[in-house]
Amino acid sequence: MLFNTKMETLPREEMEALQLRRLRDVCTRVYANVPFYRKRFDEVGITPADIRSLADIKLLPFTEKQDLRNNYPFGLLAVPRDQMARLHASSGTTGKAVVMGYTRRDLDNWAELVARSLVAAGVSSSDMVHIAYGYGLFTGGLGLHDGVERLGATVVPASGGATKRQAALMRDFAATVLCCTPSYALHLWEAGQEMGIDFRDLPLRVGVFGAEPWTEAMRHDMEVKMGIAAMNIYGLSEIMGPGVAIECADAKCGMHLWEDMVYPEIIDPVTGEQQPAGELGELVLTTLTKEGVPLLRYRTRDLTSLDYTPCQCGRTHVRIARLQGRSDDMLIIRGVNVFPQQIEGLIVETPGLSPNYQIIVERERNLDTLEVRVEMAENLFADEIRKLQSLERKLQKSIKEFLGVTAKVRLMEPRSIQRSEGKAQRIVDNRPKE
Ligand code: DLL
Repeated sequence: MLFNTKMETLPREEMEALQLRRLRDVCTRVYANVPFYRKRFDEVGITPADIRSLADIKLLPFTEKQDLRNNYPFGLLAVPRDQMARLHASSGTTGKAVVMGYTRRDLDNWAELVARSLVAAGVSSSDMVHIAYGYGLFTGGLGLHDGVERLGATVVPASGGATKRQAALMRDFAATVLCCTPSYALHLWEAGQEMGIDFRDLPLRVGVFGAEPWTEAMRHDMEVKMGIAAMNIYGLSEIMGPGVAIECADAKCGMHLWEDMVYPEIIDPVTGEQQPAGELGELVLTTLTKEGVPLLRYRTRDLTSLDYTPCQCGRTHVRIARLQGRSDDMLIIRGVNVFPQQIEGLIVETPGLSPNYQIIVERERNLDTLEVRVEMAENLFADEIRKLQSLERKLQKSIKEFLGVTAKVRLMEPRSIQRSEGKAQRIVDNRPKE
């Protein structure tokens, strides 16, 4: 099933012609209307007329999150303020928020991409879709919401919080699709268990999970626990929100990125050089149709690779691999690069542990220390200290073996690590900032 058959199966040649037309158009618009971009073009000595092929995108300057912050709140608007139909903002853990403005047409395009994404994930107009992404300035709730309405399915705008009540509503309304972060899905599932609601007994069949990193191992765990197909959805506020890319139910192998509206590149995060398809690097995105705040070559900091090989689902849009982390999430522990997802993978593979964890980094006498706090599985009868210690040692050993770092592993009581209603906070880095 496809939502927009013509666009989703556009042959590569036509896609590239469309992308070039739109790229030239967005360059013209930002050059004319956004002083920040006009200055950037002038600095590198180009005008929109210099973009003659898609390869010329390399001539354009990058845009970084700091540029959005420096222009807070409306400095990058490319249309008059009164044409903004809606604003969203990402809170950002550090510094100023990033504000995004959408025109009526931007909201329309966004709903279309989310509808396409839902259909790709196996959702149809007869589904009952429970949305537990936060509503508000965060793009998750309202973004999914508009897409579900565009698709014509039934939407339950639950938002985050009141977790037990939500589990009861999922049962009572017979939800067939759950949209939320993977960590909140687990939290909902736990709340259900406590109330005697087993997700496997509900008609629930699809999870649309994203907004935070998660692993293949976590997917498997959730699919078994919940009796669903757990699908990965990607997006970011700066570009739009959820629905920039999604896995298709047919292949479940990489996320189709909607290339008619967003142009992807992979670069080496250090040199900024474009990388060939298949290489791991930083995802850089250019909005091709956005009117409110168009962005050229936005550096997402997300690490992935591009796959242009044909997909069995028939969609021609490129696929991005499951995110390998963010270049700014990488922990350097005594010189060794560690991504939190690598630790998550090892936790999920260790029987007796639950996928609720937190990574604490400290600096003691100039040395970095890594502590992994992880909850025991509910069904583990941890009456014997010896058993616990051997489980701790087991995880510690695999972290040492696979990642090359020494970690202190601390087993925690089930449900003792704080649950989040949105994105889980997996890393607590207490090292002094340089
Ligand atoms: O998280 C938009 C979204 C909402 C996506 C709901 C999917 C579902 P931001 O708050 O701006 O927007 O955060 C964007 O979250 O750059 C990634 O680092 C991370 N992220 C988003 N989706 C995934 C995913 C929304 N599927 C940032 N896997 C992005 C891993 C993800 N990381």
